[in-house]
Amino acid sequence: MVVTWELRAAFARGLAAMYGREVPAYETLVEVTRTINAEVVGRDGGDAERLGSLGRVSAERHGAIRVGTPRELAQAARVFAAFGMYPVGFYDLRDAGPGAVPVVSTAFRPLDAGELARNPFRVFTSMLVVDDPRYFDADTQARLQAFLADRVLFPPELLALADRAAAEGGLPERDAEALLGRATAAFALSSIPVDRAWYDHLEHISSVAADIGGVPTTHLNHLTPRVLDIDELQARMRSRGIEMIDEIQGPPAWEGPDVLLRQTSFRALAEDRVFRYPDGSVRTGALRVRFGEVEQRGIALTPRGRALYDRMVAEADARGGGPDGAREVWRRHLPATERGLAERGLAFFTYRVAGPAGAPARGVELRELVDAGVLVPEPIVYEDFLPRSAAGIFRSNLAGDGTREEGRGAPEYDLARLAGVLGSTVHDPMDLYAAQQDASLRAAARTLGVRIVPANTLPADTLPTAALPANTLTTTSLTTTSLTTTSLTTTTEETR
Ligand code: OOG
Ligand code: NI
Repeated sequence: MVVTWELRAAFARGLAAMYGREVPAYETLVEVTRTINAEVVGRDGGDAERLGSLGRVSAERHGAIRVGTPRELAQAARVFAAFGMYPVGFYDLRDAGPGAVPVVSTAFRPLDAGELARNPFRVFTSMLVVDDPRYFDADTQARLQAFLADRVLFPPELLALADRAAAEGGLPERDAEALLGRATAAFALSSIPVDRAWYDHLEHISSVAADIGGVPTTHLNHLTPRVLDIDELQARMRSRGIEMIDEIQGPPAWEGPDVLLRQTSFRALAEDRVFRYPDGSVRTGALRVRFGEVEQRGIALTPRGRALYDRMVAEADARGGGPDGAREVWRRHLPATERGLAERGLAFFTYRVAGPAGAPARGVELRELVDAGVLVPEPIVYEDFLPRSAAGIFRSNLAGDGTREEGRGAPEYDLARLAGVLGSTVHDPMDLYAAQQDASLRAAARTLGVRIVPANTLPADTLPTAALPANTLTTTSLTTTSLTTTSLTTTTEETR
């Protein structure tokens, strides 16, 4: 039996081998990433592995795919379930900044820490919003629907194998090979001729729409390795003459803890594609849709931390000054240490028991246990994506701005509607991180034989708290609250 995580690791390796053959520049990116990761571990030792062992980080990839319809998305979900990858998070990229693209997205990934540690492969998956009249007029919608209804991205044999693997937690060796072969092939670049006129019609509206609805199959759009020093990577790729996007997406480089996610990409490369022209002739042309991306992951932020992040981004935008300006904003508002993030309830941590608790009274405050060195906070790595960064990555790889007519009612999508499309739960990333943190605190409480009270979180920062999430839970019961959901009304005077 090849079990789920082994299937997932093999799937990631299979896609990487295929993508490396299709896009040789990907191999360069992986090679530079590997070199930098080894250097960072050599330089920083154990600190470099705080957010994931070198083993995990070296194997870590995310892919990106794009599908056209709810039916295709639901089928993709069945394929990913075979590999223990489930939908997490909802991203609406139609409104994620200028030049927005007509898709809504989720990410398929392992859910629990054990599975993530074995292999964290995830796939950012976008679905075209065909019924958004700002992009597609009635005629185009009808043609898109007909075109998409006609194609088969995931053949029945693949779906049958995938369903079995999901139900049985793996497959016998021969079936596993068949599943891997078929699943990988479903994401290969196709050589079936592309209808040039139809592709051009959609490309005028949005190159992403053309990449999804203008071709008869889907394909991996990129495969992204994880690097431990993205600034160094950006510089080194440039020195090799590879054109990178102008700015690293996400948080600026700064001396404090890495939070969330930083990403950069090299520009989409011209690839040979076969076209059928209106006169019936079939000729080779070129498209630029697939690119290389790399990312650096940081600590997962709590809802409170995320609200602060969004405010800092807005402040940096208003202030201008690019990454230097953003760095100033960061220095002003974000604690410069992990400890500071934990104390202010801004980031998620697990807590390792490092010593015996003193004689417990009725409850011991988490902060006291941390101060006494009894509990050691360890950061939880961010496993998800950022809508603004995703839009930035999309945008910088588009052929043109496209067209969008404002003033027409847009169909609304959210996590619940996406769950309806998939017929299954779409997990909220925050719930997963909070559950992990709570579980570690419960385990610590059992080990120490004390009740841990996660009270007295310091104010988030010097920004007015009005814009931060309202305090939803003030109970100090460990099972229902976490360090992140304690009272926001606590003031500095009240804390020791
Ligand atoms: C997805 C773009 C977003 C990320 O990592 O945020 C993305 C796509 O191009 O299909 O990959
Ligand atoms: Ni990506």
